[in-house]
Order: sequence, then C-alpha cells, then structure tokens
Amino acid sequence: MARTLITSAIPYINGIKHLGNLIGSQLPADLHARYLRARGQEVLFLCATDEHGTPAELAAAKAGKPVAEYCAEMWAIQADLAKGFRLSFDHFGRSSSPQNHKLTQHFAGRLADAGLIEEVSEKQVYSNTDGRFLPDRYIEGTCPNCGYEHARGDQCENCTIQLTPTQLINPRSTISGSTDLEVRETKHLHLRQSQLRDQLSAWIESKTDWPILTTSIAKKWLNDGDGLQDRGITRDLDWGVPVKRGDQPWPGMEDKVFYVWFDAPIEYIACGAEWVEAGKGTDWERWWRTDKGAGDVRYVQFMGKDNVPFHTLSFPATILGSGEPWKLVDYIKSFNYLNYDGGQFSTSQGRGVFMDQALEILPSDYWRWWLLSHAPETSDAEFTWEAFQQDVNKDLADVLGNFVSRITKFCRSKFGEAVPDGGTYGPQEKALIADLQTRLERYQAHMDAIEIRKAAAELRAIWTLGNEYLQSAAPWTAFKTDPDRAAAITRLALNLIPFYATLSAPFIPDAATQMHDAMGAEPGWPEHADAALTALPAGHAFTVPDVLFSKISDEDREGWQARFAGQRV
Ligand code: B3M
Ligand code: ZN
Repeated sequence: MARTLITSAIPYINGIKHLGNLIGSQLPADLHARYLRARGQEVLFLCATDEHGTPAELAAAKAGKPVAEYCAEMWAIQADLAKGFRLSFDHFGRSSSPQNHKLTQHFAGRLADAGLIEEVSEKQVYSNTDGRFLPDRYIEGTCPNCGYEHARGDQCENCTIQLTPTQLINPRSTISGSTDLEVRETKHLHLRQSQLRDQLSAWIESKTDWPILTTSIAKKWLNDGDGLQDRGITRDLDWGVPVKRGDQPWPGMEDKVFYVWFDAPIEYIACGAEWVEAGKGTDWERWWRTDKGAGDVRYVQFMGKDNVPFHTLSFPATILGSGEPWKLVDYIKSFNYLNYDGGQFSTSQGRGVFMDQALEILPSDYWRWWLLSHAPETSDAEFTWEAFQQDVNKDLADVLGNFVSRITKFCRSKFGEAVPDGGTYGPQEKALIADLQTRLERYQAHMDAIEIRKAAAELRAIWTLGNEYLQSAAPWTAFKTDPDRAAAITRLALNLIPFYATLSAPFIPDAATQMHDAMGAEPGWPEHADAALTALPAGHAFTVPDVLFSKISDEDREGWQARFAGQRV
C-alpha cells in the first residue's frame, strides 16, 4: 500500500492563528491527508506548535505568564481550534517536547562530529536599556535588502531574506523601543551550511516536479542569495532546547539554547516519536528512517512562502549533514499570502479574522470551502466579505445544498423515504455518467497533483452537473405522466448524494458526514462514476437531512464586516 507522510509548517505558539495562516499550511495539508486516506493510502499527518524562540518569550511576557505555562495553555487552545476546523492530524505535538529536546541535541552532536559546526565569537546586539542581548525578534529595523521598516532580526517578512540583527539599519529594541544599543562579542555555534552547497544544489536540481513557487525561492537563496552562508544556531535565551552535544554538555554553551529554526523542523520527526509515546502509533522510524522501512514513503510538506528557505536549505542541511538515513522531503507545496480586505492579515496588529472568531460565526465547512477554493497558489489571494458571502451562498447553498434538499424532499413527498424502484435509465443518464466520469478523473488528477483551486473548481462542476440534470430531467413534471420515469430519475439523483459526499469530504467533512448519514451510506471512493450510481439500491431507506448550508444574509455580512474592520482587542 502506498504511504504518504504529511507535515504542515508548525504554527508559532504566540497566539491564535488567522485565516491567512490556516490556508497557508494546515488546511491544505489536511485536504491532502483526507484525500489520500479516502483513496486507501496509509497516511501519517503530523503537526505541532512551534514553542521556542523570541516569539514565544515575547508573547508570554505580554500575557504576563511564565513562558512554559503560556505555551501549555496556547497549545491546548490551538489543538482545540484545530479540532474545530476538523484538521485531521494523527498527532499535534509540541516542539518543547522531551522527544524534540533529545533529537535536536542528537542532530547537533552528529553535525559537530561531522565537522559541520563551528564555535564562533560573534558580534551580538546588546541593549543597555534592557540589560540583555537582543536576538531575532527582540530587535527590529529597516531591511538592508528591500527597505521594509519593520524587518525583524532574523528575517524580513516583506522580502523573506534571512537576516542577522547586525544587518538591520536603524535598529531598535522591541522590548523597550530603545536605540541605546551596542555590539558585544559572545560565543555561538554556527552551522557550516556552505560545506553542503554541492549536495543541496544537486538535491534541489533533482526536484523537477516541485511547484514553481517552491523551486524559485529555493534556487534564489541557493544561487544568488546569501541563503547558504553559515548560520548561528544558538541564542542567548532561557527558553528552548539547551545546547548539548548529543547527551554531553557543550563547554561554554551552558547558558544558551538552540535557535528556534534549528529545532522547529526537527520537531516534524520528534512529533512521530510523540505520536508513539501518546499510544497512537507503534513505529515512527518506519516513517522517518530509510534504513528502517521508510524507503517507500512519500513525504510531502506544506508551508507559506516565507518558510521555504528553511525547508529547502537549512533543514535539509541538518539532515544531510547528520550523515544518517533520515527521510528527506519529496515534495514541498508552498503558498503565497492571503490578504484581508485590501490589506494584510496581521497577528501583531490583530487585523483580519482569527480561527476562534471564524468558528464563532460559522461552522468550519464554510471556511474550509472558501479558503481552499481560493488557496493562494499561483499568486496572493484576497479575502473579502462580499466574495465570501457570494461564493458560499452560490456553491454551498444554491448548488450542493439545494440539490440534496430538493431531491430528498421530492422523493419523500412522492415515493416515501426509500429509494424508488421502477423505470429505466436512458440517454440523459448515460450522458450524465459520462460527464461525471470525465470530471471525476480530472478531479482526482488535480487532487493527486495538489492543485487545490483546480480541484475545487472541478468539484463545483461535479455538483453543478447534478443540479443541471435534475433541472432538465424534471422528475416533478415526469411524475404527472410517467411515474416510473420519475422514479428512475429520483433513484439516480439520490445515488449522487453519497457520491458527492465522498468526493467532497476532503473539503467539507462535516457536510459529507451529514450526507452519508442521511442516505445510510458508507464512504467509499468511487472507482468509476457509474459504479457509484448504483450504490443505493431500490428500497434503501434514507432520511431528509437538515439544511446543509444556510445562506449568509446581507445583514450578517454587514455585521461581520463592521465587527472585523478594526483591530482585535
Ligand atoms: N513557526 C513559522 C510560521 O508559522 C514557523 C514554521 C516552522 S516550520 C518548522 O510561519
Ligand atoms: Zn526585506
């Protein structure tokens, strides 16, 4: 049986994620996991919270809580929201887990043994006002590459370049705003990524099937960026994985922790060990070690474009440099940004709709459908309330929901709550099945290729075929002169419901369950459109489901528009 390992970029612990984050990694990863499981594959789908580094420390300080306590609370909140959005992780771990501590220290030890780690006396920015070093997000300034004024000490959000604090122009402390800064020397560990240039380059060149967005970013940093310069992998922070060489102390590094971007991707692997520890699996190495059975695993990662350099250069450098047979990623699906109503979603500015707020106002299927069908694959996309209202009302309520409700109610009133017998299928049904078959194949091809918008468009077209069929076959008219013909049309249309439910489940799992339940049918992927159309035999009982999707009124839309116009408080 084919096996796929799927990871989503692990969300920072520093607060509830917005819908732009969700569609940038976790939601498309879930779509893929659900689809492959439905196609009979063995899937391991892992995600976790990214708990170290300055984002965690700064957020905990703002919340007035010890960082460990803050992280534990936020993990529970994020795990709960993931459930709310029906993200079907096999495990949702934590990068602060003992498993990740151990594995991160293990990798550091292996890299050191391979001569790939150097102790460097480094110039660090020290804040006299704050009485501490200012790594990463503790410092902000103007990007030397693009001029963006809020570049962080580790990366510019605007142009994605990786930075070190001393490169920033007009730097200031994000703790106090102070510009009373000086440069001091302190010892740090550097990963000699440049030693791995040839290996990394050959590996990236071999990935001819990757999306253009992924490859272009990878090659940019590999070839003309400074993405492969040696990078500091330690920080002067309290919270994180203590610097050790395997299980041995590392002299001179006692007060330091590993850089968050060093340990975060290692959590993908550690999460497998956590999955076993939690009693959900038995053998994580079977997924992660090519010498222990993972040779036939396909590994797919999902992430926003700003994460691509770390996944195409830094993390593979860790894996290749270890000299051990860990599974390298096979396919990286990356995303552009989703914007919000004429601007950007922003966690720091509280701009946009956040996961908890979204679920307060509508069930997750509405969001899943809209976000996935507008996934920012080839360019940035934009969320507007008008578009959301229009698409949800049309696709979900008018097309899919209406089809299900119309045919089940019609059948109940004319034939009762069981699939009617009698009549035969004619040219119209033959044509419908042929069209469905063509579109089923295209849908599968897009889902296999993780072309999400195209897959959504195909699914929408499949739903529309049902409506069009019902409209032109008009069983309500046929019933008056030829009840047998009306029975055949009704039987076919009822059979479309479980067929639609199965195909739609990766996008809208709750509605799919509701459809299957109402029809008393089991999910099972249709190998051919016509096989699916005989799933419910004459006499099979069903019930009329509750309204699958209600329409968003203008009043609702205006209320939400007003509620989300300002900042989150
Ligand atoms: N937490 C950044 C982000 O959520 C980071 C991803 C880590 S993936 C190993 O965009
Ligand atoms: Zn920049």
